[in-house]
Amino acid sequence: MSRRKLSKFSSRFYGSLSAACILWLGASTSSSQIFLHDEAVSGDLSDEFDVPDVFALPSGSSFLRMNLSSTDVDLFTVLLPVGQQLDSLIVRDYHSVLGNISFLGLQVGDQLSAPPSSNFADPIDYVIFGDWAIAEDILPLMVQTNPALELPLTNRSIAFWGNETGAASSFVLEFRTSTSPVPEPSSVGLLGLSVALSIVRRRRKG
Ligand SMILES: [Ca+2]
Ligand SMILES: [Ca+2]
Repeated sequence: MSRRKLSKFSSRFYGSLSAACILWLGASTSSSQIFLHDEAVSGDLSDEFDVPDVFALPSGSSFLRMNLSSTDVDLFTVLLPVGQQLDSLIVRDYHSVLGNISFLGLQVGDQLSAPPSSNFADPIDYVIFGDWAIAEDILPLMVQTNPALELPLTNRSIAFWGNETGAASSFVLEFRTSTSPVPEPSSVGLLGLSVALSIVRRRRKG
């Protein structure tokens, strides 16, 4: 990454960190929600695949509102803190003309591996969705054909790509994270530790 792009990336990252700390008083069911970004308030998300907006996900629920049109793409990356996992991605709102569908893709990494275009050749996990997805977790649909990705996702950074396939749309995504369970020591590992300790004891006695 060039110094210019690194500077823009850092600027977007630290700006997003500040935004993530803002409590947005929403009109929906909960009294307060953490909005990573609200395009209706804070403007359009990045159109540049190599300089996506970057958001550090807090533990629990956080929200992001996207507005898309046929001339807009929205590119952003979410960062999972160490020890956290992304459990679900729920559509909390969807507004467009009847029957419209939108596109949301993801790739593991800091950014997409290529610019979004009709010639995008790299594998990408995605979902085509509309108002039928309100209150649905779309993460399983996005990764269902990728055997390399198992839910919950524990990858440190995940790049997202929003695109419109027809009329303009607006929707809210809810990211749900939780603490990853600490893996229990395997029986093989415990056996190895036991053997190592007994060797140390024998040497000390000798
Ligand atoms: Ca947008
Ligand atoms: Ca955009």
